[in-house]
Amino acid sequence: MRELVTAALQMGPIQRAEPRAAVVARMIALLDRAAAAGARLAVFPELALTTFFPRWYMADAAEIDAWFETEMPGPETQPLFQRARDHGVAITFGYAERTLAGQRFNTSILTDRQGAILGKYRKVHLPGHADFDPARAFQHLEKRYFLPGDLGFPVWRTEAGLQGMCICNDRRWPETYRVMGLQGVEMITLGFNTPAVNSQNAAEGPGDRLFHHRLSVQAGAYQNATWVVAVAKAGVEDGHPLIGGTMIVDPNGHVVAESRTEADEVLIHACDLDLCAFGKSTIFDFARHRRPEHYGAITAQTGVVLPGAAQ
Ligand code: ING
Repeated sequence: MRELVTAALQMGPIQRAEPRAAVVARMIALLDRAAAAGARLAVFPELALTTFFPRWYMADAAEIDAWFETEMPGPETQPLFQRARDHGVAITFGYAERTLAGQRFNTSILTDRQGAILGKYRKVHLPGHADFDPARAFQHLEKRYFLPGDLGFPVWRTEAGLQGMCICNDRRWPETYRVMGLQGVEMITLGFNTPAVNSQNAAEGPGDRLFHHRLSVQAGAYQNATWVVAVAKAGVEDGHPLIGGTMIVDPNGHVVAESRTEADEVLIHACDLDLCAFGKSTIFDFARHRRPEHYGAITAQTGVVLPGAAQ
């Protein structure tokens, strides 16, 4: 039994005008509740420090950069790292990263229980578009504001076990989980900000959005015999609804905990990382069952190549 008591710390909406200091105070209050419940790992959402700003079209670089962090921890996030250290709780959260070279990424970090950053991940699968799209009910400009991640899908050996990260749209792509599964991952943590309605199809509402969210995360967990902790930023941000659906999924794909609100909410579960072993040594013993000689198209191609198409 290798139990990792894990807190999924869902955050309710962050309005565009809400200052980072107020958001960090909310995160610290959630972290205090997680620590009081005995958590050793606390998982926060994607872009946890700000509103989901990719819904807004911006052209001015200074206006865009105001949403980004140039140091982590920085003055406004240091109190969160300090509290994590005081509690002895590892934390992971997402934020908009601007590098010294001026590159912008949708990033998440993972710390150890002493508040030191031991891993960084940059979102690989960026949904949406790069230019203003008048045909959409609202914008989703992640391809405008972020570069695709350049760090791959690493897995780190933590004191708890083999941990990896991804972010939001990454959870819809099986390759995300499989690259980490091929490193033996035992827990994948991810944050998400998912609009409750499809900006290109009003008929696709919260029910469908929650269905596809659960389908993707449960499949990823089961097919790679890993825990997955998926944490929402939820609720209505300046009139734009985001789904909840924060959940903890075990290595058999079962949802063992799920949020009931679209507000700040704490889920706690004692995740036994040894539960991964059976799936990894039987049905998903990759070494015994996979046939990579037939999988070439997955890395040789980006898009579809129809049968018989001229190369
Ligand atoms: N948000 C959404 C997500 O992948 C989306 C965008 C929703 C894409 C539904 C496709 C379908 O959950 C982010 N931030 O990626």
